[in-house]
Amino acid sequence: MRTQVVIVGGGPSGLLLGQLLHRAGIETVVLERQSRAYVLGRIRAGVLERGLVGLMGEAGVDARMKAEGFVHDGTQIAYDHEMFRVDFAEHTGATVLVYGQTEVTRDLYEARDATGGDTRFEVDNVVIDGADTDAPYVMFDHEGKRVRIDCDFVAGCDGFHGVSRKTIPDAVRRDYEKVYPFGWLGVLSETPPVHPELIYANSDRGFALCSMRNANLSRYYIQCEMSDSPDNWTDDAFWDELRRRIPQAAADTLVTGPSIEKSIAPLRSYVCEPMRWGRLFLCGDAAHIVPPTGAKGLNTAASDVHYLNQGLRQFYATGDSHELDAYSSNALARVWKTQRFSWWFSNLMHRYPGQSDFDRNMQLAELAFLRDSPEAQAAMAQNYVGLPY
Ligand code: RFL
Ligand code: PHB
Repeated sequence: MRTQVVIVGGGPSGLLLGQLLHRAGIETVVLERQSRAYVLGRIRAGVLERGLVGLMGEAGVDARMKAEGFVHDGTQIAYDHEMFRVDFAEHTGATVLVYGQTEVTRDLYEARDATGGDTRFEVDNVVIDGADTDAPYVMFDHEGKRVRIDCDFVAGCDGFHGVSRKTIPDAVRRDYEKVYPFGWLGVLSETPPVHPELIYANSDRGFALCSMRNANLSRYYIQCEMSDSPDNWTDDAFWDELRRRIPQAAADTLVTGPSIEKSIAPLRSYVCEPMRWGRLFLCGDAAHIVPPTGAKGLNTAASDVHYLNQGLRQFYATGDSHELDAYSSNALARVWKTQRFSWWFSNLMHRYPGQSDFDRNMQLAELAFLRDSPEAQAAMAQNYVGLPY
């Protein structure tokens, strides 16, 4: 069979791209390695930039997001028993939306179903071939058969562990990576959030984050060792440790309950260059990873989708490939800026193994500077609400 664009990966990048292309009359097939229930069961991002919110609108999929998402116009930063606020609206005129990645993905799957989009779940052994020719094709196992789909372009939206990036020959591809010496232990619980805004806390015992999904669903994280396991943490031990890392007033009012999800995420900064090889275009986690501090992963995936959507629309409407040709450099220019912000914020907020007293004081001095400087807060706010596309 044949289609215009094969999208490898049915996570948020692949689905959003599919929906935007559908609005432009461009036909896609989405290939997903997992079942739909598995994809919708993953608890991940929670904070959406205005750019992603705008793209969901362009894709015609923002009704529930608008009704149920929570607008946040600032965030709390805590350290050394202090807490101060960075006001996004005051410094940038913009806000972010708290709406879970799970919900974004569900809305996109429902929209794809409604438009009769072709989605194949539980595909295996995906091979992308001919990407460096004018006639690429993708082969995969599905329902006991080997299937081949010929296409004009392949969008590699298959996350960090997918096959797309590895299709780019080693001689062409350059990887940049930094692995942080800690992870985040995350808990989801059906309890009211401890504060109306997110609290990012740098404490002597390590980083903590108080986040949320809605009025009765909270998401909390604590920095942990990379070798740690969720099985080492009872719910009570988690809540006790969280209380020790957040300001006293928050610890005193924290409502705890049974965890409904508990997992550990490693922290990594990673970029692959280029993001395009012939007719294969990488999008999202397939091309780059950020540590979650600052909530940039899904949002950066969305900016890639924006550039690729523009390029493909231009190509199909006019035959002009200018924007497609600029895809990798346009996407990467923004990727590196969000990498810098996530790296900066991660370095500022975590305790490092073996951190010297001098380095600890540097963090505290920078936090005091951020607390006292409207200009520093403006720079943070600008990055947090999302740099322009
Ligand atoms: P995904 O979501 O990994 O989706 C890729 C999909 O491809 C499938 N796949 C394949 N399909 C076919 N063939 C293959 N060979 C395949 N290999 C893989 C996978 O099954 C999957 O369904 O990548 P995508 O779409 O690029 O989306 C990226 C985001 O998921 C990611 O950046 C964010 O979740 C990162 N992130 C956050 N981002 C934010 O913007 N804001 C946040 O608040 C935020 N919080 C987070 C996060 C990530 C976290 N973890 C778990 C790493 C919090 C955490 C704890
Ligand atoms: C989340 O709610 O999962 C979340 C929020 C902000 C971050 C990272 C994760 O920086």
